[in-house]
Amino acid sequence: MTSSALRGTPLIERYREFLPVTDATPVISMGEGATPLVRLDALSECLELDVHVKLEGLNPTGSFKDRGMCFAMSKAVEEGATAVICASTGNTSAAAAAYAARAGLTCAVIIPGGKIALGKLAQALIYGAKVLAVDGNFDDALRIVRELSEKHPIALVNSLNPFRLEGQKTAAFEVCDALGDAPDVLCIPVGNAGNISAYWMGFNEYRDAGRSTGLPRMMGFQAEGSAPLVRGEVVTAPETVATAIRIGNPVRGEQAMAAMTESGGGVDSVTDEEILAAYRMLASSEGVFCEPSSASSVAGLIKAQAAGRFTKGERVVCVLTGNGLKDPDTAISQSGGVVEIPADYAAAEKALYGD
Ligand code: AN7
Repeated sequence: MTSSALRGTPLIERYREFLPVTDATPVISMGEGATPLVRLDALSECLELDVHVKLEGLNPTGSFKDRGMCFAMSKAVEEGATAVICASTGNTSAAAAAYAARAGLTCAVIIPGGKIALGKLAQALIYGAKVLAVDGNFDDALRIVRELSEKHPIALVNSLNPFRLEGQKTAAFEVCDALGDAPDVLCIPVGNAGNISAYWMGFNEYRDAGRSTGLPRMMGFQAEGSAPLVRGEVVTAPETVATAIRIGNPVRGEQAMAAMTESGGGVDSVTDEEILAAYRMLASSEGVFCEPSSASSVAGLIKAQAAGRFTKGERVVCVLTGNGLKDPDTAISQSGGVVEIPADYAAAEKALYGD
């Protein structure tokens, strides 16, 4: 059976044997995972590679965060928590708020004020989380959240929480199942560096279980103005249009660097211009609408190909981590404007076909 045939089955059930679940673990789910892996024909031809994208924006709250959050929330309930908290650039807060609502837990989120995409803010609010916006960035928010969770009975569901990575590693299993084996290369955006660490765990566990044979080269991409792993130091004032990865001090940085080095891949940065060019190209040439930070994986692939990092025909998977609808402001500002016309046929015909 293909993974798409299993959409709707709780992720925890599909990969139970690979997850630290017990009989006491409740299954909190909205049918996350089992996302499509889609070949990009035009880009494959252009780059002389076999390029696929994993559409993680098709998860229930529109990002890969649901994979880890369903499991972190299930474990929080198992451990008797009644409240959860996270710091977030947006997607984690949306996922935490949704799964907390489903589990009957209260949820608080701390976000960088004015710096999260509109759709993500709407989600956190409508799911009923208490939303605090700090006058600072994600790293400030995480520092505060860590202290709150140490001093109060509130479970931390950031990717410091090991269950988040356990859930997220299942995306690597799905990639192997869809392709019949691991790809040659995985290109992925890096913010807090949890997801790349989770994929590496997943590829290794699947291979060790005999379910795949190879391991991909792990290539992580950060935004140039927010690239602590590329620079080898904390970035105190990270800045990028890709607000989801506007993180200057990644919690899983060391683990991610080990994965990239060990696998023969590496970390690099892409400029906001490169990110936005890939973002527009994906939508207008391939019909794939992801959020800007997700497009950094494809921007990075294009940059790496220009630098001769691949052999012709290699199979590459780019992870498109979040749905384009999350950030309507960027989509509109990156597109041609609408043409306003009076409500009559002739005006429409003239606008489309000229005089
Ligand atoms: C679309 O929501 O950190 O390297 O607080 O939303 O695992 O951090 C989001 C991160 C990539 C980076 N793409 O993943 C948050 C948050 C999207 C994201 C990343 C994020 P990590």
